[in-house]
Amino acid sequence: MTTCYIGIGSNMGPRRRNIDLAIGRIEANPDIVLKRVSAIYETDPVGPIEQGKFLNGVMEVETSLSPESLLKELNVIEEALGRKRTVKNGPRTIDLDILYYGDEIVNEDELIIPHPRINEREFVLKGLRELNRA
Ligand code: PH2
Ligand code: MG
Ligand code: MG
Repeated sequence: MTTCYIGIGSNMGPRRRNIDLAIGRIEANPDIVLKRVSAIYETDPVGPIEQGKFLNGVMEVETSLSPESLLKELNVIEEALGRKRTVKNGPRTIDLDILYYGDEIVNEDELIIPHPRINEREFVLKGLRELNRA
C-alpha cells in the first residue's frame, strides 16, 4: 500500500455536494482506503481564466493501485460527476489531482508526480500542511 495525496477542487454546480460525492466514491472504491481529508477552503481562482471561486481540499489515501491505475479511477469519478473537458484549466464540477504517490517520481505524457504546480498553489500547500505532507 502506498500513501498518496489527492487534491480536490470544484467551482461549478453544487460545489460542496460534488466534493462530498467524490469523497464518497473514493471511500467506496475497494482498492483505495481513505485516511484523512483536510478542511475544505473557498479559494480565488488561480491562473489566467476568469471563473468562479473554488472549494479546495486535500485527501490522504492508501492504495494498492499503480499511479496510472489510480489516475484512471480518479478520471472515472470525475466523469461520473459530470466533468466535461472543454476549456483547459477552466470551470469544473470536480477535479481530482494526484499530488504525491509515496515518494515516487512519475514523468509520463498524461501523468506527472509530484504534481508540477504544488508550490504555486497556496490552497494545495495549505491542505498538505494540515496533513503534515508539506
Ligand atoms: N484549478 C485549476 C486552475 N485554477 N484555482 C483554484 N483556486 N483552485 C483550483 O483547484 C484550480 C484553480 C486547474 O486545475
Ligand atoms: Mg487541477
Ligand atoms: Mg486535474
